[in-house]
Amino acid sequence: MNIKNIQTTPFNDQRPGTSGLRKKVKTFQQPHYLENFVQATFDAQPALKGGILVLGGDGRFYNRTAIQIILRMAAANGIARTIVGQGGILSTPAASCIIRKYQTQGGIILSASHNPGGPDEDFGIKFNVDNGGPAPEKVTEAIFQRSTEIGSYKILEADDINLDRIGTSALGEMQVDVIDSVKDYADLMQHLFDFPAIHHLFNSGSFRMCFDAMHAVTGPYAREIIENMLGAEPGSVINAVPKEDFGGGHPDPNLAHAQEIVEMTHCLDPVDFAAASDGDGDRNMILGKNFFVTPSDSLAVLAANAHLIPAFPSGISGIARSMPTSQAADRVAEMLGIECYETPTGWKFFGNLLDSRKIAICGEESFGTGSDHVREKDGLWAVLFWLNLLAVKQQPVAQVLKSHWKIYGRNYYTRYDYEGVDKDAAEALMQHLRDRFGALPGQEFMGYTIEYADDFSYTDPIDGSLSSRQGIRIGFTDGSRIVYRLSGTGTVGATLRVYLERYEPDPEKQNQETAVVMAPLVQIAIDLAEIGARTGRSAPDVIT
Ligand code: VG1
Ligand code: CO
Repeated sequence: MNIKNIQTTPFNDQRPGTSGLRKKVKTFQQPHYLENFVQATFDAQPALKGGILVLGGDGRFYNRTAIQIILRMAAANGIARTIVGQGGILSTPAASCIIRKYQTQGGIILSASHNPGGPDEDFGIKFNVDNGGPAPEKVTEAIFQRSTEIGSYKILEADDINLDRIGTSALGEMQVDVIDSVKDYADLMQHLFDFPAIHHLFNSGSFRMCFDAMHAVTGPYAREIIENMLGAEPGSVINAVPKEDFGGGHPDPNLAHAQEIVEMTHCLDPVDFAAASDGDGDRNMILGKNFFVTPSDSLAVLAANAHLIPAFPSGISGIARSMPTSQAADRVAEMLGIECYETPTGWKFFGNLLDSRKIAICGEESFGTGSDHVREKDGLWAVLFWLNLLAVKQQPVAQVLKSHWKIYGRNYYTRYDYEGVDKDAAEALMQHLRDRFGALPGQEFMGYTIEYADDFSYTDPIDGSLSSRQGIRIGFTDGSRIVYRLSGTGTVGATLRVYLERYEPDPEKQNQETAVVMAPLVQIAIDLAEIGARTGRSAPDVIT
């Protein structure tokens, strides 16, 4: 066995963001860049030595190369066994499922999620701990610290492993198992949902659906589960073959980027249900006939109806939502008499709450929903949950939402993203808002009176860790909110996200255009933060 000890020097930009380390492919291709981060991860996680590692990614450009490097480094670092998805493919929720099922010491997921892929686009790497979830901040911080002092890394000299053939082989003293990427995940889904009922929905009437895998990782999963196991009409899953560049598109399931299915729900003969997932399979967008379900509403509806699916026969223990997510879920929790936790943005903050069973369902406004079945958000899980509900309720998607709003009220919601903004200007904008905190409460703008203004901080109720500066909240006396955050997943400049919500309890006023309802709050948000003057932008890049 030929283990090399390669000398290296630290890079100063390897601090993981909201979800791992995301950079341009070109950055990762620099000599030692990927290797440094992987060695820092192994060094910070001594339990991996002699243990099992799960490895896979969303299939984007550089996925296969990175996997071969990581395998050789894992072998050199004394990992006993690595489980790899066939072809290097594992969706993020499938990786989480496999870490848990085989009780491994963790996993490495290669993905930049919804960011475009290709030689000039983005790549990413993330470490998940042994509960299957993204590493908590104390672990990512330890990895980062190690990356700043690293002087060498270990790598085995060996040939590439054949990633396409399922089976077991050896790499030095490490066992490599190339496994079916889909099977374990599909088995889990079958236990959570009423597959016969969904099968019946597809085969007993006129119900038609379309799932857009956006040329990303979910294709093989959706084909197997939706078409083969549940019997949806062949062709119900589109763009199902993962491509290294996602077909040149932006694998982001929202109204701006998943236009193919938006049209299929708005045409002359619309499908009853449509959904899409992102690059790594953890996000979802849900559409009905001429109808868009906001992710915040989706979370609330799933929570309110959880007792209708086999996974939650006696309901759920609690709910959590990220801070910018609308308060629709809070209203459900209140009525169910359960707790609703408000966490910072990023799935890693749900881990402790799920592990301690304080919550069973959680979600984010950024098209992420999930439960205690894994420790990642799960796009296909949300789609199957919706299908199970539709099979039980026998109602169109729009009707499900309208009935929900009647009971709980409607939280109109919109998000504005300003991408690629100058970093210093974005920081200054946030500071300008912070400087005004004291003066804002009590002030009135366009009929809205500010009740509070603060910078969100969170103390984890389980381990007591404190995360501060997690986004600026401006709350109004009628329950409306404006939230400002800088993204932690971008690779160019800064992305300013502005999240807005307004509560409407009156059923007579629950069917208005979101853009019309939100217009005054949007104007207040722009004015308060001086967005135009400070960023030079007269309009956002994306509205969701
Ligand atoms: C974004 C979303 C956040 C999500 C994160 C990872 O982060 O806002 O809710 O958890 O992406 O999702 P940010 O810091 O850019 O706002 V994914 O699908 O990229 O793993
Ligand atoms: Co994702």
